[in-house]
Amino acid sequence: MKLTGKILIGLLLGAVLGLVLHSAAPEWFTRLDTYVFGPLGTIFLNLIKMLVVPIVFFSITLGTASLGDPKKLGRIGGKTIGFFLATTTIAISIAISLAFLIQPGNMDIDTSGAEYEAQEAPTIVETFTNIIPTNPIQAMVEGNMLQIIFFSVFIGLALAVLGKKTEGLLKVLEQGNDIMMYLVNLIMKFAPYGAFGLLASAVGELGWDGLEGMLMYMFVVVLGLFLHALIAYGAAVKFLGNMNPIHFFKNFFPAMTVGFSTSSSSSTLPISMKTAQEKLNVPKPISSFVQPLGATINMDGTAIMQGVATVFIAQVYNVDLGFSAIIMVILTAVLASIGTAGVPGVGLIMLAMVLTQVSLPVEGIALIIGIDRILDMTRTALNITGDAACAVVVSESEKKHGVTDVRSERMEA
Ligand code: DAS
Repeated sequence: MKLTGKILIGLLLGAVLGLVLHSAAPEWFTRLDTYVFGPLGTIFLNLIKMLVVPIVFFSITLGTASLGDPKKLGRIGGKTIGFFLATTTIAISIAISLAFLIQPGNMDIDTSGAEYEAQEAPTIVETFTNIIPTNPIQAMVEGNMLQIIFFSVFIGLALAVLGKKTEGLLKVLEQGNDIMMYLVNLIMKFAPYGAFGLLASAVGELGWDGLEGMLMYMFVVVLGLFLHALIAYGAAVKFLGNMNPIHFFKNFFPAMTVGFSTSSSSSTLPISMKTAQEKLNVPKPISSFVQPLGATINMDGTAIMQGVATVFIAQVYNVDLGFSAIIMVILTAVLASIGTAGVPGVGLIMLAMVLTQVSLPVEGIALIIGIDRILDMTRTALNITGDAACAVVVSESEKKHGVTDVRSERMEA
């Protein structure tokens, strides 16, 4: 059976077992979560996290080097950022429209005792100025993705300009990348068990009673994610990427199941890049530039959650959001999703920034925090799909400029 099928079975078994244990034998759930579900999920997460920093460094350096001149890099960077901003704005607009239409917050939800300690979120200016690493090795040690990306692009540009002088290092980087891709394959054999543990733990902790109260809110978020994928990504890959949307979603689905399981765009990066390159034929240089950047700054699923959550909380607290407040929510959520790192749960931290911007009670987050771990899985699966859709669109538009894989050029030489 294919790996994707095994991951789906792992997820299904995890969800069912978590729900049953939560209601029928909570003490058994606690024991199993401590000694089975938790460790299975953590082992899988740590194994793929182990590869993220080296893969991002090797692939972006190689990708940038094979793009060659800075002009091409600038052109691709411009198209990438433009796609990210456009789709995130569409995402948040869909989310807010749905939340106003369906009104998930107009139910008798008890807000007493709701308190939430807003965590410090980086401002947008800090996010951009902090991109330049004062110590690239420290950036790698800390896993600061934007700084690693920035440093890798510079090394790649130097390799492109220095050409033959540094082709030995280029060869070493290529071999390093091959090793990483082999290790991704190896680690993915453990994915079904990791997915099982992660979902059993998340669903078992929450239980049906935890889900029931928030079903309407969850429904609006998941509907927004689904519509955005169909409308924005379906249209983008069809009309701009010259690719059949069914082919796109079917072939990227394996990476989506891993994004769902891990709730982390960054951890899923090795698999999402491999899938885009091998299943969607995205040239390695473009995949290596677009997807790591997207995993860090392009979070359409997060923006959708933030849009729905903001309107939901306004409705629960009977706050009337005016037109200007809605524009502010759109702008702040687009910027907040740029500042959201691709790791579990950070979308909620950035939500506090959006709520503060429109003077909504931040403690409203306490109402949705319980189910956020499940919703984080769904929105992360969308986040990485947006990055892949961007890579497909940019590679189609770059075809006339002849962007191919650095290795194929070398083979021809
Ligand atoms: N889980 C984050 C991601 O990796 C996004 C979020 O927390 O909303 O995409």
